[in-house]
Amino acid sequence: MQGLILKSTGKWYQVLLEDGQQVQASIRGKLRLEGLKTTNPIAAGDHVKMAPGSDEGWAITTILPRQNYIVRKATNLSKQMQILAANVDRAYLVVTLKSPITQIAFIDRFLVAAESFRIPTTLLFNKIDLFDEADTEYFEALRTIYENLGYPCYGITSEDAGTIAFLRDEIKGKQVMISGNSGVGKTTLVNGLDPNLDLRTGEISKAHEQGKHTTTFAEMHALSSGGYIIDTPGIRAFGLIDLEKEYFAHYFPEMRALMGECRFSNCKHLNEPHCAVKAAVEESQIAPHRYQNYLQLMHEDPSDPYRRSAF
Ligand SMILES: Nc1nc2c(ncn2[C@@H]2O[C@H](COP(=O)(O)OP(=O)(O)OP(=O)(O)O)[C@@H](O)[C@H]2O)c(=O)[nH]1
Ligand SMILES: [Mg+2]
Ligand SMILES: [Zn+2]
Repeated sequence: MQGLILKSTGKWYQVLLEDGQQVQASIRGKLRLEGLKTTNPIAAGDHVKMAPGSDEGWAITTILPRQNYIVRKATNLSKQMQILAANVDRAYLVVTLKSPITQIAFIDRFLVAAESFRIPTTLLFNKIDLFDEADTEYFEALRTIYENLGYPCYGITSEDAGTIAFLRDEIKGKQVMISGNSGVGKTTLVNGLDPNLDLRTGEISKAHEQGKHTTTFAEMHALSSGGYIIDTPGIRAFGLIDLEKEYFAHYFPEMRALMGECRFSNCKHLNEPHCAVKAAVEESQIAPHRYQNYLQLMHEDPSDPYRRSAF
């Protein structure tokens, strides 16, 4: 019997079986892994083979090959990785320009990570009900920049069903992930897409205007309109996997497009002469903040356990 992992909490896994039954299962024997040092061998979104109940109940015997997966450092100081989600067709990054403020550097960092995992991403600017005129203008400017880079952008109000209805069609037949800082409204959005789910959402604490990490494990939900959505915890301070710096520019689509035009094939687009990327920045063909965030990533110490990260 095959199953789909809905939730991994360490020892136990919530699994949706082919026949529609939901069961709890544990891992039997040693699962073959891809040489990854991870705290959890299986994650939400994994397809697995199951052996039916003995005394100990259902057992997971095999992980089926993954299309992709998202990993993050298990803790700030750890070298171990945690697999957050597997088999993700698209990521939806929920962004709020206020209450709480999502840093634009965070968006770019997320997009770099998503590019490295080869996961297409849509930006959902949530809480537009709180926008004043200046916020709306800022949102439109960001929308133009990111849509030109190939990231669809939408302004939504998670609490207003009409503004999110289009997502049901997008998600139908897919397995998608929803991500973003704590308190941006991810769970509210999932509830809005399928009110039957009735998941717990959190109030934003007034003192810090920060969310309180209401969702603690990545959890996948079957939507009654079709498809699956993985709600991930809002994370502030986990380390990103160690991407090679020389490849960062590949994960900025506007830089990737220019790469063949730099004089040096190994150009890092920092101070090299005849750099097509820097020329594009000077001619405002590349948004200044995107290049700034590229520089920030390039100058970061990868061994610094406290560096900021998207996952
Ligand atoms: N004004 C406004 N508030 C919203 C909107 N969407 C969500 N909220 C509120 O924002 C708060 C946080 O929402 P959650 O859905 O719990 O946020 P989350 O992203 O799941 O947070 P974590 O689980 O901590 O990562 C709640 O008080 C929601 O009512 C919106 O569109 N507009
Ligand atoms: Mg949540
Ligand atoms: Zn260059």
